[in-house]
This record gives sequence, C-alpha cells and structure tokens, in this order.
Amino acid sequence: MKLYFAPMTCSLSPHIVLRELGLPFELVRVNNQSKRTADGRDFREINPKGYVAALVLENGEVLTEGPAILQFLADQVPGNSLAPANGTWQRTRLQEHLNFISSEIHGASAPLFNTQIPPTIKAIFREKLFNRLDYLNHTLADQDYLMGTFGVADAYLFTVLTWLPTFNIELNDWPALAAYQHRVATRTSVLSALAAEAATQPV
Ligand SMILES: N[C@@H](CCC(=O)N[C@@H](CS)C(=O)NCC(=O)O)C(=O)O
Repeated sequence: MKLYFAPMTCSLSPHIVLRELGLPFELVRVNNQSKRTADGRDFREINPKGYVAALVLENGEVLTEGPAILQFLADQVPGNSLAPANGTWQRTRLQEHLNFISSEIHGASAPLFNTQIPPTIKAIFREKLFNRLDYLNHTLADQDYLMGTFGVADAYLFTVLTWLPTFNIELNDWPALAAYQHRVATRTSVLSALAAEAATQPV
C-alpha cells in the first residue's frame, strides 16, 4: 500500500494506524500547494479531490476520506484492538466518534486556518469549537481513550488536536484532553510516524 501524505495534516492518523497494525506501506509525500507528489506525479490524478490522505491499494484501488481509510486499515488485521468488528454495536459507536471528529473538530478547524476570514468571524467558529472540546474533555475525564482502549478514533483525534496551538488554543484549558493528548503522543507508533514524516524531503 502507498499512503499519500502531507506533514502535520490529517494524513497522520492513517499513518499512525498503519504502524500500530504493523502493515507494510510506502509513504509518499504530497505538496498540498503545488499538488506534486514525491514520486513525480500530479496528485489530482491519484485523488481528484486534491487532498490527503489517499491510500493506494495493491490492486490499484484508491481510498480517500480519513474515517473510511482508518476503518479499512483496521479491517485488514482481524481481531485487532483498534476497531470493533463490523456489524457490532461497538463499531457503530466508533463510527459515531469518527464522524464527530471529522465534522465537529476537523471540519470545524478549517475556517481557523483560513487567512481571509476576519478575527471577528473566526471568534464565532472558535466558540463553537470550544463547546466541542468541552464535550471531549468531559468524555475523557473518565476514560483513557474514546473507545476505552487505544483505537483508530484516537489516532484521528490526536492528529486534529495537534493543530490547536496554531490557532493559539491551549489544550491545558481542558485538562483531561491535555492528559489524553500527552498519553497518545508518547506511543511508539505516533513518535515513529512523526519522525518518519519529518525525515521526508519537501516536494
Ligand atoms: N474529508 C477529507 C478531508 C481531508 C483534508 O481536509 N485534507 C487536508 C489536510 S488535513 C488537505 O489535504 N487539504 C488540501 C486541500 O484541500 O487542497 C477527509 O476526511 O479525509
């Protein structure tokens, strides 16, 4: 499998999960501005949506959208602890978490990255995001991980939370969330994924 990624973006979460599962993969860096890839292609030929992450399978299929990629990867290793089995109630619960992270944290962060949006408007998006962080802080006060033990949703939540300092949002204002972020950050898979991404050459 080939994972098309850009450093410090949401593609970090499938990268972490590939390492957690011990699956063989190749990392291919994408320049998110020029859309050139480290293997010399126009990224839009691989993912016409033009954004990472994109996972290219051995049979040539291309899978996009973080929550789909994360679940696909977990399903490649039956019985692993990163995602409950398909068709179970717990799998539905996982999908609830993934959708929340995707729409309420990942999607809700997009306006904060946008330099054309004035601070007064950004304040509205920040306030909404703070409500979501309150919810997560409450949830994680009683449990170490979203599903109890570390799983694909944690790889995704950790990844999107790494962006908050960019917006001058300090996780220490949500102590359970800050402790959670530290817990995930010290995992071998996370440390090695970050190191591997940092070691790639800019495209
Ligand atoms: N809905 C997509 C969103 C992916 C996404 O937001 N990718 C960002 C990085 S986190 C990106 O590559 N943006 C570049 C662009 O849109 O041109 C998913 O969940 O995978």
